[in-house]
Amino acid sequence: MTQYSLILTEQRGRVGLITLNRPEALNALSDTMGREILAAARAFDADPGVGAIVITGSSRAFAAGADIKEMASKSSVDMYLADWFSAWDELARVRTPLIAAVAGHALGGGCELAMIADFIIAAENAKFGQPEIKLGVIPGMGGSQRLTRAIGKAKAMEMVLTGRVMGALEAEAAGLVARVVPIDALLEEAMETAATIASMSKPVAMIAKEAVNAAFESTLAEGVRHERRGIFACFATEDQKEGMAAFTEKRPANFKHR
Ligand code: CO8
Repeated sequence: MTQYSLILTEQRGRVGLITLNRPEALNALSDTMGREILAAARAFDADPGVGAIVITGSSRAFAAGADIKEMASKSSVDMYLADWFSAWDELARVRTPLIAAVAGHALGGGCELAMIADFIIAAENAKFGQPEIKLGVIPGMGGSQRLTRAIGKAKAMEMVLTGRVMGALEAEAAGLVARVVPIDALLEEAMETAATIASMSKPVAMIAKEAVNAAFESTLAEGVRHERRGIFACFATEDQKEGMAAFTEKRPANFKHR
């Protein structure tokens, strides 16, 4: 497996695990770290032996934001020419289901990275926020859009305009996270959930992910058409035949693509 400098990767069964590993900076997301996360996620995405990916940090910080020290002296033109943060747009295009297991600080780019994942499982100590305004900037990795879609205008606007941080339980009630678990159980719960997803047909899970994401990109009618094309595509897979045959024969499905 490729060696990275700021992240750790491993594969457990059919689940790929990416652990942010820059503890001295609370996993601040430098340019190098972004590129490493993207490379690792793409490698897992391309591997038919991986059916789901988990991304996590430490118990103290999932990630405390984009790297402020690295960004501080950049000019607008530097950022424009380097297409700063474009790696995160690419990460959103990874088709394998991606779960963020979040403990501690998920601030700024850290909150935005968690929201790029398909869903978030949070530890009780997780803290979500978009404090960029306190630095004289605004979110730059999709936070103003994904947070608003996740929790609605009132809460998103309050958080983006004041920098207020939201605890795990409020985040769950607001719909930002799928589930809150005790910190000691976080990784195990996320890995188990990922293993459940990875036990399904990978192409069908990809089609399902694409269908849900279409809800954020389209009108209701277009989204439903997208879903319909997706389910018709499922009927072209051996796994649909196997899944339905297994149901009829009262046995577990043995999907080919998992
Ligand atoms: N970037 C760089 N270094 C950081 C970051 C960060 N985002 N966060 C923490 N660190 C470093 C600290 O500087 C410190 O390093 P050192 O010991 O060398 O001084 C180390 O991590 C530990 O941090 P603290 O001592 O501050 O730890 P505390 O427990 O006291 O506080 C906090 C933890 C509350 C998380 C605090 O570190 C903090 O407020 N961090 C910054 C949070 C933040 O503002 N995040 C948003 C960053 S901006 C962003 O993500 C998007 C910008 C969009 C730009 C658009 C461009 C296109």
